[in-house]
This record gives sequence, C-alpha cells and structure tokens, in this order.
Amino acid sequence: MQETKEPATAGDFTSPQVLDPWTGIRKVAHEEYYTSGHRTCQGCESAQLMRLLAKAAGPRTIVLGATGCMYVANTTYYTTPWVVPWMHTQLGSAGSAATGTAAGLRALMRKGKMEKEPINVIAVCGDGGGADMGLSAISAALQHTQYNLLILMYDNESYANTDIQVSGSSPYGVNTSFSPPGKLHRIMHKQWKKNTAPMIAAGHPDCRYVATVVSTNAVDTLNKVRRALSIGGPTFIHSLNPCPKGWDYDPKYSHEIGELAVETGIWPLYEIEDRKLKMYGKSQHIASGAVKRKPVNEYLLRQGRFAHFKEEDIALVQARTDEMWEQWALPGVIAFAKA
Ligand SMILES: Cc1ncc(C[n+]2csc(CCOP(=O)(O)OP(=O)(O)O)c2C)c(N)n1
Ligand code: SF4
Ligand SMILES: [Mg+2]
Repeated sequence: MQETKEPATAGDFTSPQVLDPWTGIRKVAHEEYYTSGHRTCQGCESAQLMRLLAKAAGPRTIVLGATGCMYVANTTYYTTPWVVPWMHTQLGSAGSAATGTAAGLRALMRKGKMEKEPINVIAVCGDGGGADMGLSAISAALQHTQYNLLILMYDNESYANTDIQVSGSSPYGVNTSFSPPGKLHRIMHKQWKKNTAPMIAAGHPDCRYVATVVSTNAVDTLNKVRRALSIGGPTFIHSLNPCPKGWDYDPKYSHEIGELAVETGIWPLYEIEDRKLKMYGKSQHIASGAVKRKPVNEYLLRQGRFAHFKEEDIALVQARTDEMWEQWALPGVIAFAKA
C-alpha cells in the first residue's frame, strides 16, 4: 500500500504531505497512477517519468500538463492513462497553472468548500515549454513560497511533439528538423545546452529544492519526487528523458542510453536542498574520483541524431565535458569561476 504520513499538524492543509524515501526497489509501492491507454512511442522515457512521478506522489495528487508529447499522446480522444486528476495547460504556463491550482485549493479549503487535507500539485512541462517558453512563469511560481507545488520538466532535448525542432535544451550539433546537417554546413546547431537546474537554483534563493534526475534511474527519480513534495514550498526537478524518435535509436536501448548520459558525465545527477549541493549515484562517484567518466562517443554514437559527427565534433563535446568536470566552479553544476 502507498503510505502517506499525516502532515505535521493534522488537518493542516498548508503543510505538505510527508513521503518517506523508498529504500530500494523492493520497498516501492505496487500501485500505478499512470497506466495503459497512452500513445507515446515505444521506449518513450518521458512516459516512464510520468509513471514514476504518479507512483511517487500517490493518490492525493493533481497533475497539470503543459502542451507537448506528454499532453498530446496521453489524452487522445477520451482515453488517458492518468488515474489521478490531470488537467492540460498552455505550453508556457506550467508555473502559472501550478500556482493557480495550489492557490485555488487553499481558498476552497479555507472557505470550507473542500475537506482540509494536503494535496500534491505537480506541473509537468517539456524542455520547450519549461526551459524556453515558460521560464518566466516557472520563475514566478518559485517566488510564491506560500504554496506547495512541484514543477517537473521532462527534457527530451527538442520540441518533440511538433516533429523534433531544436530547443534551448538541445545539445551541440544535434540533427533536428530545424538543424539538419548539410553538405556545406555539417553542424547547424552551435549552441551549448542550457544549464537549467543550476540557473533555477541560483536565481531563486527561497526555492528549497532543485534536483536533476534521469528517468532510467527509477528509484532515484521516485525518491527525488518524494523529497521535493515533502519539503514543501515551490520546488523544481529537471529530468533527462531519452526519446527514441527524436534521438533516433532502437527503443530497446532507452535504458542504456539514459545510463550512458550519466556515465559519460554529460548529465550529472544532483540535488540542491536549502542551498546545499549533493551529487548522486554514479555522478557522485565521478565527482569523488572513484569512477572514471566513459568517453562521450559511447553515448553520442549510439544515436542517429549525432550520426553526422566527425572526430573533431566528438573531440569538442569531450573537451567541453572535461571542462565541466575539471574547471567549473562547482564541477558538473556551476559554469563560472571568480576572475
Ligand atoms: C504558444 C504555442 N506555440 C506553439 C505551440 C505548438 N506546439 C505544441 S507542442 C510543441 C512542442 C513542445 O515542446 P516541449 O515543451 O519540449 O514538449 P515535447 O513536445 O518535447 O514533449 C509546440 C511547439 C503551442 N501549442 N502553443
Ligand atoms: S517523440 Fe519522444 S517524447 Fe514524444 S512520445 Fe515519442 S519517444 Fe516520447
Ligand atoms: Mg521536448
């Protein structure tokens, strides 16, 4: 059974639910609140993240979903995999939908129109909807510390739903429908991926919890969602989600590709709680020097979106990844140092 502890003060709907971590896979609840009935691609790790977040949060939860694959493929004509209440919101409005819902619930409870109880409010957005278009609404939501809410950004590194256009979260050199390699210009997308989680953490000192996850590491993802919901106030999680269609690989490799993103050091796993940084899992081992990073080509060359890469492109990605771990002020996290 899903265990939900009583809040600090019974009946105090302003306290968050307290969801203890699951210490290993055997302790994870069996109940599913995101089930069959969706039309995401086979091997879609963003759908896997939806399943994990619903399981972690439990039945007393409302999910708000910004436009994107996780809206369109999950709500096809009268079908939905969501067992908990779910509502669509505009592409850039995950932050405002979360604040509005939390405020609305609080008002209804205060006026006695709803039973008083803590209800999880989770807004889900893609990288296009979160790291690009909805950044200001997320920033505003994180300033409203009186509300308990979690914004979870699933990052498939493109505007996937509209056929894989480049986003601010797309990696260097990637082949998308807006950046196809040509004979004259092999590399069309020359920007580096936006470093969203540290930007959110550094810019919102009252936001008590910011974390990164990869959906292929299920227990870590479940527990970070549970931690974010338990700590209260507005919180933020950035998840990397392999996407067989956009990243162009056989769906059966989703798990391996997610793991390789961490093992090569391209995607560091950490949490920042009350302004203290803690690295997680394999990233912790990399940061402590206990484990060597795998070369980035083991990750890049598994995906068709990088099939046009030449040695020099791989060398550049490797050099930037080395720099991230060896020269950044906070390795893997903060990209600048004191001059
Ligand atoms: C204001 C607005 N502009 C454009 C669109 C068209 N649109 C729908 S989904 C989408 C892609 C969203 O990308 P992302 O947030 O990364 O989610 P993903 O599709 O990758 O899951 C776009 C551009 C829209 N719905 N609303
Ligand atoms: S395009 Fe990518 S994110 Fe969208 S449903 Fe398919 S695998 Fe999932
Ligand atoms: Mg996307």
